[in-house]
Amino acid sequence: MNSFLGLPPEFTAPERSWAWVLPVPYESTVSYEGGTRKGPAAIIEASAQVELYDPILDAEPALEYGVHTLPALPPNHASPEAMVADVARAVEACARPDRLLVVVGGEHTISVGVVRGLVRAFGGELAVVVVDAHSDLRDEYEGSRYSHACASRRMLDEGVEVLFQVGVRAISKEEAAFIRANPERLRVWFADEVHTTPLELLLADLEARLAGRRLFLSLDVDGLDPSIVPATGTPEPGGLTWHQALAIVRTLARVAHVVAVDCVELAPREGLHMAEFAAARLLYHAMNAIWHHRGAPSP
Ligand SMILES: [Mn+2]
Repeated sequence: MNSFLGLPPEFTAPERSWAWVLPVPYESTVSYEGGTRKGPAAIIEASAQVELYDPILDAEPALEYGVHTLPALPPNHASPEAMVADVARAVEACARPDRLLVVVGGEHTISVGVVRGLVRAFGGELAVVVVDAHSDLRDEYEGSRYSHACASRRMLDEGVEVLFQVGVRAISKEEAAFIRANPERLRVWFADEVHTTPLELLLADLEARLAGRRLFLSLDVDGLDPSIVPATGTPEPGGLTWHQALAIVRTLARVAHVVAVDCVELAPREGLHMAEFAAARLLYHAMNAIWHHRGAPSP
């Protein structure tokens, strides 16, 4: 696998890199259109075209913090549970308070393994923000409790204290009832609300609920509008705009202690390479904002 952002070797050595990228080309439980196993390679390839200069920071941050790209985690097709366990082991092995882990999927199921690995590495007290068109709160889907359609429900089972979802616009009756029944652990900003409420109110709510918390940010690309990322397994109209997504990411970077980010559900399509480029660009923006608010890399 190429290096994220196409950085030359002097900026990618593991010991000097603050950001570690873990590709997880796993796809098993997708329910509509497939292809997420090709997501990591497409995003990493597209990332080489991302401009390193960040106009907000007036710097080329990646050259300062360093980005190490790990070998892809081999898919485990024994079962989704087995894959989640593999992801958890890999994440636990790389997670550190002074490092940012960036997991590139793959289907959303892998995020459950990220949560488990982070809880093991840091000992709980984890908040999660999921940008997603789907609330993924079903207890079971098509016979599997580890379907990508159950990802957020399983993250709660792993002990996540607060789960904050943004951009949701497709849920089942069962999921709506689950949301109403769990107001203390679950906060859902539906896409409708995001589009009809001043953005400042959403950002203030993020800050109020997540300030100072250890945080995992899970970016399901279908949370964005399909005009930005058309290449995804289960697209839904009416998603977040590019600038709403950036504002959310910047707010989280400022108020919380973000220890990991993932980007899942990209399914590359011929002729729609704007999708993987947008994913790579969003990840780099998140990395820069998080780095800016966390200060210098580890010694
Ligand atoms: Mn989704």
